[in-house]
Amino acid sequence: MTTHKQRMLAAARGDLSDVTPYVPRIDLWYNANSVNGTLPKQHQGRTQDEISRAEGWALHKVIPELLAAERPEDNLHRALGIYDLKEYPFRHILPKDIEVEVKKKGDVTRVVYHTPLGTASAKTLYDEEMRKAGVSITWIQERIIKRPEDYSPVGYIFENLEIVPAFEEYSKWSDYIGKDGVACAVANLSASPMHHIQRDLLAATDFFYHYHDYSREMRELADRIERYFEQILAVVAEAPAELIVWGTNYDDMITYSEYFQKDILPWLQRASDFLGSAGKLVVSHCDGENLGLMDLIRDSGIHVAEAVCPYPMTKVRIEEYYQRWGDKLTIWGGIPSNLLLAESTSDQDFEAYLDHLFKSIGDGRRMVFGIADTTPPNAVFDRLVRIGERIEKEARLPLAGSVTFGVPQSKAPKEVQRGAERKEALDAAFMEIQQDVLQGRDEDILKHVQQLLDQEVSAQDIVQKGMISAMMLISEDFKAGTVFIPEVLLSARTMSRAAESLEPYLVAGPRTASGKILIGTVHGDLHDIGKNLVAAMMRGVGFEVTDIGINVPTDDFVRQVQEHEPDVVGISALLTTTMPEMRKLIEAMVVAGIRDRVKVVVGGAPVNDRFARDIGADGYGRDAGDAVEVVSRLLSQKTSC
Ligand code: B12
Repeated sequence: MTTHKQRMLAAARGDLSDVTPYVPRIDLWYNANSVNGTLPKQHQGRTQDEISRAEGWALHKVIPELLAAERPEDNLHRALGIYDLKEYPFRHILPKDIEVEVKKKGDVTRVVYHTPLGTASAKTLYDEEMRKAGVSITWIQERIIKRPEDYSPVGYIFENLEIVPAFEEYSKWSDYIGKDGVACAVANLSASPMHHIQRDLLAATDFFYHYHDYSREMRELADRIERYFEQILAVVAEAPAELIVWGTNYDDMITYSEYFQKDILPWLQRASDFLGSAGKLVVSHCDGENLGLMDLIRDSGIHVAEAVCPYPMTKVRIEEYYQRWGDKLTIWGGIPSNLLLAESTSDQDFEAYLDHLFKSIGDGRRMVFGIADTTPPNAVFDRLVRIGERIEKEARLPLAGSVTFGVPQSKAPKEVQRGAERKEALDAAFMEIQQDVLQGRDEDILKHVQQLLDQEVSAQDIVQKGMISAMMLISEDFKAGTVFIPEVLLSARTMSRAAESLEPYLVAGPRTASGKILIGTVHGDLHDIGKNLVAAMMRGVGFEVTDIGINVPTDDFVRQVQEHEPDVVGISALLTTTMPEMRKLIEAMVVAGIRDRVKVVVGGAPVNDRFARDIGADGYGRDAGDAVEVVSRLLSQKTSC
């Protein structure tokens, strides 16, 4: 009988086996339900792997179990993005002249590195709530790079870091998996040195600021990390593993195409070529929005794109993935996790998606079925079982379908000359200011603002005609997908700095757009990139914004609303499991008697207009540009009634 391992390897190589492999990832679901005592009856007392084996599913072994270190020191260096875990066929040796100091306080661990080039430190958090939610990774509360001075000591660590093979440990783990799956050896969760800096070393939003402000320091650090990456390549090429994990977590917003092409693609190509010629296949975890990266990922040389999460959770449909990638690389995933949720997908729609899936993948080679990114805690377990049953019956290879490869369908938005025509209509005197905002030139704008003030132009005019108009252009272009996160952040920062300098000249009343916004991410949710972007954009157009951070408990959120008395409360959630927190929060605001005093807008990838209305919010913002529009509209309603 063909084993799961044989099927998976055949699919990874582009060969036909007997049936398409089914490899559902269930870690998040398992962790949450076992902690909460809610595993299905028949599986109580079982480990995650025992459940998969009992159901006849292949074991999903791609992402390392970051919390399952044998010794606490094995993931002590999490803030450096380095781990000594069973899934890695090598171990790290820190240089002897670095003193590592560890301080634990409650759920927070602080690690301080004293190097000959200075000291750097970081804090990680793992608390009861995270445990209950099944979160499989600690949260880096304070990143190792916060200020430009941190680049040097961190560079020293990487330049002097040694790695040694640990093939025996890896083989032990691989033997345990045996024929029930493929033990993907983890080489690197980052795809390139710059991606490593982005993923692990800086806070998500800071990365974009530093990429602009400290590009020299960043490039130098990336160069110093190269040596570490080269060592990894050399060791894993010799490892007794068939599939090697290289690179995780791309997203066309965060690793936008221009940056991906410059700072990620070359290393993905290098790793794929090198490991490919050593007889290995490279697996990359492509769980984000891939629309703007479709061609780049296809041309990266990777052999398997894992955790591919299609429409309706993202913009690219499964058939398009297959048409654009299926002749070059294997697609692992294909079943978006929201299909497993009763509240977002009916049984009928769930079945219809599977019908469609089986028809969209040609003869079925180069496909490994999986849940992308992972099974949510509140998934309908029977649906996981049902997928397996249908695959067994209906995904016998070869399938009858045919596919025309290389057909591009949905298009990533084209680069356009930002605001080119609209610029002409603007008064020339304000053009320079507008360009400063558009280009994020936060030094120049102060000079240009002063020149206009010297010519006795009013501060209001400078703000309205120069600055706000620019921010509106940025906001429209961001909505249209023609500018990306860094540009928005830099423009918003330029705008804020200039507005601050104008404050003394702005007589009476709020300086630009008027209104106070309080924004935060709900309890249990650690995603902050989108929320930060919304906050920056709001600040940019002149709102007074209080950002109360991430993972904010409901009581705390309500208390802060009482304290700050905002006009609008913005709530962000990125996980289907934390969406209900939004409803709770609105209800708590009603109980506290403050709901009528504020407008509430919600946002985040899984949220939509209908959900917003359902939970009693006043508005929903699809993206940062939309958020500005919605908030402005709500505020004008508020003042007119
Ligand atoms: C980056 C990322 C992470 C990073 C977060 C880093 C950070 N500092 O934020 C890390 C690696 C830490 C992470 C962790 C996890 N993640 Co995550 N992550 C993502 C990813 C790839 C991108 C999110 C992002 O930043 N997008 C870019 C920003 C700009 O877009 P945005 O957040 O949608 O925000 C825009 C709009 O939504 C809107 N908006 C957002 N907030 C607000 C608020 C208001 C008021 C308004 C009006 C508008 C608005 O405007 C924003 C700007 O345009 C998504 C994939 C995806 N497709 O979303 C997965 C994703 C969200 N993660 C997911 C999962 C499962 C997890 C984990 C549970 C993984 C795990 N096994 O532990 C953990 C959860 C940790 C926790 N408790 O929160 C799933 C969620 C599935 C689901 N529907 O529940 C996703 C969808 C991946 C997937 N394909 O399945 N993740």
